[in-house]
Amino acid sequence: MQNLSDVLASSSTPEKLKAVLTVTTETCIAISDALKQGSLAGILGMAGNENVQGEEQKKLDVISNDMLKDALFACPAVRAIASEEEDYIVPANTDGEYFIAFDPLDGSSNIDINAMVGTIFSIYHQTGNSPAVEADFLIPGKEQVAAGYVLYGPSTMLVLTTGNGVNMFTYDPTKQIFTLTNENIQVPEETQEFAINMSNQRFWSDSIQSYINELIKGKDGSRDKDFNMRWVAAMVGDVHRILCRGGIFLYPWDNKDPAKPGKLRLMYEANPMAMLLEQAGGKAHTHTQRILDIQPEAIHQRVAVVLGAANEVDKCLSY
Ligand code: FBP
Repeated sequence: MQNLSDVLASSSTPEKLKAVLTVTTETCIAISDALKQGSLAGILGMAGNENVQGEEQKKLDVISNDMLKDALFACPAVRAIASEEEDYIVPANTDGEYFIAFDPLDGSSNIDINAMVGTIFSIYHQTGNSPAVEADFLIPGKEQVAAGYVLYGPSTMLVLTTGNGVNMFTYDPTKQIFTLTNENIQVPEETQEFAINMSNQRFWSDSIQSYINELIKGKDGSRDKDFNMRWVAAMVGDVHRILCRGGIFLYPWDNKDPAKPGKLRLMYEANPMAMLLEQAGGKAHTHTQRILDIQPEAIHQRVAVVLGAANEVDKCLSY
């Protein structure tokens, strides 16, 4: 069976990008080990701080952020990092060639209930003669050279694209390597499964209300088929389900807070997931445009997200 380094070696992935991917995924193995320790290591619960977005940080948010930051800084190919848990971008090596944006622990409200969480990452190639600044990092998602996530579930899985399809790897603890277990993932164009946080319903636009109402009416409505609903409450888990068996995921724009056009962050949630979905034959849009075409204006920018089965995303956007 092939492992991650075999797959990278047989692809045209540049050596320095391989180095960045190796450091990132090896650090995720260490995060996975820390998560398995849970309460035994005294690492659950709140850290007592807020991040730049006003969200309370869990101890494991901070621990996994520090682990990734330290490891990536020690990798000469890394030019700068951006993280959900860092207020600003952090320049690393001026002559490094890669930017990495990451959410060190997506779905962290799941940590305390021992449910799925994951690390999401997005990688860009960018060089310069001086330490990187935020403006260097504001590159549209279509320029990503690699994107993926490590899912910490019953098994630890790596899902990765370097722009040539999507592969899934399962961590083998006996060998301490990621083994290729699903090659060239494809998301079916049609689906009967949707994922959305229904508790926000009253804040949605009329079009999202109408679209979801028709899914709920099922065979008794215009769609003429019944839909099922699933919600992991961690985007990484919901996207993983879609890559495994199809579906549509929505975190739409709502009017809860006019300053926030959606909840999810463009640079380290929407963009990497959009690249994975498109590479797997699916689609990823906001309510107005393809996510990968968005010109970022800030590192922690938020966007509305509709992603998954191509025909179902089109159907949703037609509302
Ligand atoms: P964190 O990165 O802070 O965990 O937030 C992101 C997220 O957990 C997504 O993964 C998920 O889809 C969403 O928030 C769920 O939030 P809510 O429960 O507020 O709908």
